[in-house]
Amino acid sequence: EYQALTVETLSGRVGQIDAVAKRLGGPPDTWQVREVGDGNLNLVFIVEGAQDSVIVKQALPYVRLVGDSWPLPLYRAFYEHHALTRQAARAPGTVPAVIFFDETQAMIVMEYLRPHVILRRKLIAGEKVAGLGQFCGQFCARTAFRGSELSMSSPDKKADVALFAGNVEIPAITEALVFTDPYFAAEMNNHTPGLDPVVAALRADVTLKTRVQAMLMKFAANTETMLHGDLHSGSIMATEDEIRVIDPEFVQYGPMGFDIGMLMANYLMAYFSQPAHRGDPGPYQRWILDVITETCAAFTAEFRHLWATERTGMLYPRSLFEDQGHSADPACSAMLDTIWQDALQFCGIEMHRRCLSLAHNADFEEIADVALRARLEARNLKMGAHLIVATATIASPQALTDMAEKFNAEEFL
Ligand code: SR1
Ligand code: MG
Repeated sequence: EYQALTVETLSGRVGQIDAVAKRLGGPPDTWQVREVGDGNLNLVFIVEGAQDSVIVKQALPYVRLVGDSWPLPLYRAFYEHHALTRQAARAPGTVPAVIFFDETQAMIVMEYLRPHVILRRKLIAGEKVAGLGQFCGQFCARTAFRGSELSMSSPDKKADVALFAGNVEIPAITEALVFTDPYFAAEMNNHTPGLDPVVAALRADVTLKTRVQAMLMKFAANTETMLHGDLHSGSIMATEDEIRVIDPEFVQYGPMGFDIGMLMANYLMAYFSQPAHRGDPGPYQRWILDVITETCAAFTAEFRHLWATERTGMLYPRSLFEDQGHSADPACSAMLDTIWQDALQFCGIEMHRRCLSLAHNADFEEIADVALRARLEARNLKMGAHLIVATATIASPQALTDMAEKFNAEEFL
């Protein structure tokens, strides 16, 4: 029977699991246990033993951020576990190793990444991470490519889509909080006082809302690859030069542009919030824009590399191209164009929801000066809208970062 762990009960219960007890070392009652979960959904414990430390993550039967008035199935841990094993296979070395999984307890015991910290904290603090763009671009490309029909056989892909289709409530959260609530006065919404004129303009824009609904349709109905599903800067841990992706419980099969689009949005929100976090924000803002450029370049280069070297699935078979002496490069370019256009729109939508819907982010939330926060969020909201309605005019990462500089210099309130 499921029982939520506590700091007091964890050692006694987890100490009975051989694989974990051996790894930690020493008697379980000497282990140091801390609950460190600061996310919206789960319990997260750091457990330190005589030899080693581990993370114990346990799903709660409700949304932690809201409380037990919003029940959420425990089975999401099952899907997170399966997502971690697939990410480890498709993008080796990018996710924490799983040590033990208990489906009934909705509990994953995994490698404790140390001294890594959440990337969002680093971005707020103005700290650089060497190789961030390269790592993230490669991660997105490898998981997108190898989780799709470009790499998988038809039966394998269908079996995987069917497996993850059981994760019903989690995508529904994204469908509501990300794609729908920001665009009307939904009950759980909140936004910074002072933003009302910008919010009203956004909600009155029928072209914008029509495009967002089309992207919701794509998110829900297009199962082209396995997504992380929640790839924001709180789902990445880093040191100065080592990076891991965590927390894929929002996994689902969906469109290839979703993860990279969501990630770009989180870089851009870090960018727009910088003037509140440091006296001379320019140099660090430049670094964030360079990370965006490098992420996109690494994604494209890795995707093209995999296309040329690993295309073994059912899509764009070699017998239609290379075997007949034709280049498949135009087909690859067409696919990358679609991913780019989708990513820009998902990016704009994520920029909106983090300021308007239920779950905001610390980059803006920690700005105590409400008037300043509203000014910076307004730039973010306006650029998000532009990404959604003027997608076709943004042809390159350079155009995207130029646009960020333009919006960063404007006043909308
Ligand atoms: C109710 S869950 C709110 C948000 O937290 C997760 O990290 C996802 O981003 C979700 O939208
Ligand atoms: Mg999360």
